Amino acid sequence: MKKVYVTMAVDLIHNGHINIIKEAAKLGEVTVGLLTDSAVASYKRLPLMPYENRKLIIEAIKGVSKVIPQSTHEYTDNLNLLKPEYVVHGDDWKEGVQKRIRDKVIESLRNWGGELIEIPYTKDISSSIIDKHVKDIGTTPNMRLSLFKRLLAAKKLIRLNEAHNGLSGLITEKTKVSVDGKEEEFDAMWSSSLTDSTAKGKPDIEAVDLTSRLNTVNDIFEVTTKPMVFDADTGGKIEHFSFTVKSLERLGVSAVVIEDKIGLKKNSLFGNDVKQIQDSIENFKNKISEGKKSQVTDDFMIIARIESLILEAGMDDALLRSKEYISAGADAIMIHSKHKDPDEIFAFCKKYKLLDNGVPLMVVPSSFNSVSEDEWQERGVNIVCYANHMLRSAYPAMLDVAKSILINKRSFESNDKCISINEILNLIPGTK
Ligand code: SPV
Ligand code: MG
Repeated sequence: MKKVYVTMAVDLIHNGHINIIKEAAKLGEVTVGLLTDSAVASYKRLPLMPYENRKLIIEAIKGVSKVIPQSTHEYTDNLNLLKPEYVVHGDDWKEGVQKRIRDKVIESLRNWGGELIEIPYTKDISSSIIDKHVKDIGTTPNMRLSLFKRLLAAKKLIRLNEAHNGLSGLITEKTKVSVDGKEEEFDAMWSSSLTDSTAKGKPDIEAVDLTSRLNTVNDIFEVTTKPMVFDADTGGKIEHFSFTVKSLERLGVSAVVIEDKIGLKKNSLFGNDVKQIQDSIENFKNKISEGKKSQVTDDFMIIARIESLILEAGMDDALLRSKEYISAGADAIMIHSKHKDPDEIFAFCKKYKLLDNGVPLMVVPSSFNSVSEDEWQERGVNIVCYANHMLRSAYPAMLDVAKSILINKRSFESNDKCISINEILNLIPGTK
């Protein structure tokens, strides 16, 4: 029997996939190289089903002899291992993102006289069409909640974007750009205490109560499917935090960030310009462990946010607190700084890497925003959060138009600064 190799990502199986396997089976014994979660996440969104579930499905398809993991988008390693006579693929990869991968496959096959067989692409069906339908149907709290941990396992760097209402949630959900042939999008949403409060015209001092914050989350969840990390400020009293954890989980929030401050909380970006008190290590550890005890699912995460650099308590204090909070059960650490210069955070990252009980590290580069995602990744950061940019960009735009109307006593002059009536009527599907 000749060896035939087919690579697949499938979690939404359709007749196009079956057709490829059928054709491949005519040529010999079919091994499917199933892309791992990380391999898929390196070029498109994480599959709905984890690798093990997808493997069970592919193994049960007639014509498939064996399923092995393919852990990169490129085929080279598996091809060198198997040296198949044939590789079978749909003929839709001659152009676009996958062209480079195709060229490499041809190059590998040449080494042992293998052949690439391309099957005419099955029209009117594709994973992206099904994907769109699935998104239209929506998600469940469980599915959404568990996604964040899977993303962390599958991707080197997670990108969060702030959402403070349904519309900014939709922007975070749907915005995609193509950079160097790769689709880029946000992985998850950040519910910011600063922007949720500011959007309501209230100060960021825990004055917007949890019920109200959860209403915002609910509005966002009504129209999105991506996971969310929730900024719970100090987490309040330990007894209250237990309830907060349960409420967030029930809605489908994936993770909560609590900061180690006590008393009246002010926004961290003020630093010591306002009176802020850091919590004792002991008390904050208790808060973390009580939170961990309260969660219902295994997937929910508690992220401990360290304010030592903000409050100028020093690097050693920040590192000591990292160790202590992780020992209390923190699933990730967020380190914050208000300096424009990233040196302080870089120094922390370097030392943090050496901890023997390290967990994922999150940064919020609002002040120190000159650092690129690639550099964060190199320095060992796992989560980057764009914490306030949707609201910060919306406000000056609105203010500008409001002033223009007052100055001109009509809206004609601000036309070009607004999306057209037609565009807004068509912005949200179902408006017509
Ligand atoms: C928020 O977005 O509310 C935060 C991050 O807590 S920061 O404003 O930088 O403190
Ligand atoms: Mg906040």
